Amino acid sequence: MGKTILFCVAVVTLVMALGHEIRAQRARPALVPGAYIVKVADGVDVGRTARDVAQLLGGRVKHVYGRAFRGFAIQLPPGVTAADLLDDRRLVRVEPDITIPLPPFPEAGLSAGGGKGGKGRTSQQVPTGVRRIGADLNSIADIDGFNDAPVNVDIAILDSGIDSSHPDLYVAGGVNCILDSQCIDGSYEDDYGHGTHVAGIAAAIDNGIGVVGVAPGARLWAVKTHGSNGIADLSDVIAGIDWVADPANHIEVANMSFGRVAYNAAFRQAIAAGVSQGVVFVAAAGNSSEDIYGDDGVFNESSPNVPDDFIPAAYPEVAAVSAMADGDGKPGGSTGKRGGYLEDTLVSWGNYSTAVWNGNPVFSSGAAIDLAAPGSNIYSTAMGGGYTTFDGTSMAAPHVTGAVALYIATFGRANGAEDVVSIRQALIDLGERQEWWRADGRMTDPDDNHERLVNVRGF
Ligand SMILES: [Ca+2]
Ligand SMILES: [Ca+2]
Ligand SMILES: [Ca+2]
Ligand SMILES: [Ca+2]
Repeated sequence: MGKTILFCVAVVTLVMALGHEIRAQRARPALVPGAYIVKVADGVDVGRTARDVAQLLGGRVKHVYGRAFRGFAIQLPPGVTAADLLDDRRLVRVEPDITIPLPPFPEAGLSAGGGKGGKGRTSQQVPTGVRRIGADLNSIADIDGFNDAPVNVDIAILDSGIDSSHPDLYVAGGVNCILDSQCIDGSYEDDYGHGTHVAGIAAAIDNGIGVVGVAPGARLWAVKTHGSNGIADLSDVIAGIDWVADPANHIEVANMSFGRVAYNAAFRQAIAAGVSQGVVFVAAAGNSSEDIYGDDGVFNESSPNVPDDFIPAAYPEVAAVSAMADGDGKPGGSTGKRGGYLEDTLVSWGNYSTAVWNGNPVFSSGAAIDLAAPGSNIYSTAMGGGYTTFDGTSMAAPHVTGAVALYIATFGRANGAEDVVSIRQALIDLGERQEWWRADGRMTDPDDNHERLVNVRGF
C-alpha cells in the first residue's frame, strides 16, 4: 500500500515538472497512511473521546475540531485500521485523511514578465487582472498609489503561508495548522511561494511600489495548511477552516486556491460550518481541463465509492472560480494571442461545469462555477520580497476573493449562510457576460454554460 502511494505521488510530480506549471491538479486521492478524520456522536465529549481513542489504539490526536464539526483527526499506528475505530460506538463517521496539493510552481522569476523585483521598484503597476475586473475604477479600492484608505476587511488565505515581511502586503496575523493541533504555535511564513502570490492578488497595498491588489491593503490572515512541498493533509486544511469559522477571528472571506478529485464529507461539512458563520469561501476550479463534477456531470453528494468531483470547488457552499486569459487589462480581445493565450477567452486548461446540482444556492450562467477571473500571466507578490508571474485558477480565485472583500467593505459582511449566498449572487449578477469579453463575441468555453467575469466596476 505504502509503495503504491509513493508511486502515484512520483508520477504526479513528474507530470507537474514536465507540463506547464499549472496543469497537474488532476492528482487522484493520495491517502495519508494510517490517518483518519472522525466524527463523534452527539452528546459525547469530543476532546475526551479523541484522547480515549488515541490511548486505546496507540494513536496520536492530530486535531480536535471545535467549529467545523464534532470530530477530530487521528494518526493510528501500523496495523490499526478504520474498522478498529468504527468498533467504538462513540464514533459515527470515519474517513481516510488525504493529501490536497497546491498547484506546482516553477521557481519564482522563471516565468514570463515579473522578475524578482526588489530593485528599481520606483513605481507601482496596476496588474492586468486588477484592471480587467475594474478594481482601478472602484471607489472603495481607491487605487491611486497612496495607502490612505486600506480596505477594512479580514481575508484568510488558506495556503502555504504568506511572506509577512513583504513590503506590499499587510499580514495582520496567521496560524500554522500543520505543526500544531490547535493552530496556535508554529510559523505561518510562506515556504513554497504560492500563498504569497495569491495574497498579493487579493490585497497588495496601494503604496506606490510593486503591485496593487483587488482589495488594497485588506488585512491578510495567513492560515498555513500547506507545507514547503505544496501539499497539505486534509485534516490540517479542516483545522484551518475550523479557525476561519471561529467568529472570534472575524474572517469575512477565505481563499482556497487548491483542490483535488476526491470525496470527503468532513471537508464539506467544515466549509458549511464556516458559511453558517458568515464566511464567504472562494475556491479555484482547478487546472486539469475537466468537469468539476467529474465525467458524470453529477455532484456526488453522498457517494464515496465514485470519487470524481474536484473538491472543494464542486461544493455548492463555495464560490468556484474558473480562469480566463487577459494580457492587456481591457476587454475586446482585439490583441489576438498574448503569451500563448487567445485574449479575453477562457483558458484551455481550466476546469469547467456542464451541469449544476439542484441544491446549489446561487444561479450562475456558468452552472456550478460562480465566476471566471483573470488567470493568465498574473503579476503579484513573491516570497522573499519581490514580484513574479504565475498562471492558474489559483490566481483567478483571489481576484474574486478581493472582489468579495470590496463588496463587503461597501455593503457589510455576511452574518450567516443566507448573506453568503446573497453576496455570491450579487457578484455573479454584476459579472461581465462572456459574450461581451471579446468584440467578436468569440468564446472558448468548453461547455454551454458561459460563466461571467467578476466585475467590481458596478459598486
Ligand atoms: Ca503596492
Ligand atoms: Ca461526479
Ligand atoms: Ca483583454
Ligand atoms: Ca463554462
